[in-house]
Amino acid sequence: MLEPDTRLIVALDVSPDRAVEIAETLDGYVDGFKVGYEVVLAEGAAGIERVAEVLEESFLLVDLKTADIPEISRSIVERVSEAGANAAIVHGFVGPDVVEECAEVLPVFVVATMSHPGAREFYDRACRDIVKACDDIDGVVGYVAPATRPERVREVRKITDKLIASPGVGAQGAAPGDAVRAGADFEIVGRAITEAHDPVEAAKDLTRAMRTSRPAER
Ligand code: NUP
Repeated sequence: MLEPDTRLIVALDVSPDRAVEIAETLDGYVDGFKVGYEVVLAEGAAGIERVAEVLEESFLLVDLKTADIPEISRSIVERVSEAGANAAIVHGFVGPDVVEECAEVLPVFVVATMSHPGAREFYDRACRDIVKACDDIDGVVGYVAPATRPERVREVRKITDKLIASPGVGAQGAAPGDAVRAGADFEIVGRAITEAHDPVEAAKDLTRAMRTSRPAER
């Protein structure tokens, strides 16, 4: 289900109606879709359900960057799971106890560090330790590491054989394929697709660019 093929995950940070429309059109053309607060704050768990219902081939990753105490984090991921998500994104900096609780419920991608410039201040320093602390947890299927800083993707890849999903392509400045070349399995792309004149063409162009990227040796 979470196997990389096109290597593209589309971030649907749009209204639930638009998310459903794009998901329906691109189902099967991309490996997965990601929904987060835009959809959930508009319609609650029903927004996740609506996107999950139209997907037949691609997976659905829910990105609430869960970062609460273990019990609350678990119940958030339980709701996300009931709504039809195939995997959830959980922050790594909160510690392995939180990650473990969540990963008992649903496959989890752990944020190792983030793609924005400010992540250099604090998050980058914890990146290696987060991956080391989470890598033996059953149910942790992968990590989120930034396409904007491929050296961080390489750092994570050195420590783990699990999946790496990298946001930051397009709107945040990374070029398509950079993260895959550094060892990522997926690139997460939002605005470069959702704000394109023709999202289907934009997604297809990106998958082509990613296919020609040589995956790093594992
Ligand atoms: O470090 C991260 N950076 C990031 O942009 C971790 C994330 N989960 N994301 C998400 O990826 C962000 O919330 C958004 O949904 C997507 C990137 O969107 P865009 O910059 O391609 O529009």
